[in-house]
Amino acid sequence: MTVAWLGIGANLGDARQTLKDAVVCLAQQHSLTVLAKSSVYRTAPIDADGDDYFNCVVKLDTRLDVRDLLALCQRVEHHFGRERPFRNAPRTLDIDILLFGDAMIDTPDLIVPHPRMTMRAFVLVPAVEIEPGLVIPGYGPANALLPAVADQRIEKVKPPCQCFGAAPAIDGAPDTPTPDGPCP
Ligand code: A4P
Ligand code: MG
Repeated sequence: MTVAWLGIGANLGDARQTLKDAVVCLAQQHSLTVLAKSSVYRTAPIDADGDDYFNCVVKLDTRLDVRDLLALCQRVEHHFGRERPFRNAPRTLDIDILLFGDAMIDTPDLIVPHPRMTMRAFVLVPAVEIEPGLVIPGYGPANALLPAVADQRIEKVKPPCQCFGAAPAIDGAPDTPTPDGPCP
């Protein structure tokens, strides 16, 4: 089993709802266990145009190898209508592998740790929320990178999810199911 971290973003359609549905979809996968989910943040687009993004970070435990995890992320993106008309185009859903244990991978189709995660408040802030002492292999403590991204607009829009971790859900209401059939 490997502890992995995913960065999830969306800025097209009902982005905030899609983010929530995507986390539910991931949590339904037998091949992984969601350990923690950050708050949802509204963030200014970085190196991209379009509407504000909604972003969150998920920490999970998985028996998948890293390439199967990437394939799963891409299937979930596709399920939620992801299209790729051009680089950094607005998207219904983006799921990036941020960390995969202490692996350091540099191949044409997969780079881990994600090469831009250290420069982005929309990744660092939610990751440090989940784990203040997080260390990024090859880079060091994540919280030491926060001052350099302090000029990037990021605003918490939803309190931490109670579905994962110690505290039980308050109202017991089920999450909204995905609209177009079961998760992949
Ligand atoms: N790939 C390589 N490494 C990875 C990895 N660690 N995780 C490859 C996932 N994929 C990885 O990805 C393009 C290719 O990257 C894949 O085929 C895979 O083999 P993609 O999902 O099609 O495109 P992408 O995610 O847009 O590409 P990229 O380069 O990761 O974009 P970024 O750098 O993540 O930027 N601003 C805000 N506020 N919030 C955002 O979420 N996102 C981006 C995307 C730009 N600005 C943003 C946000
Ligand atoms: Mg991506």
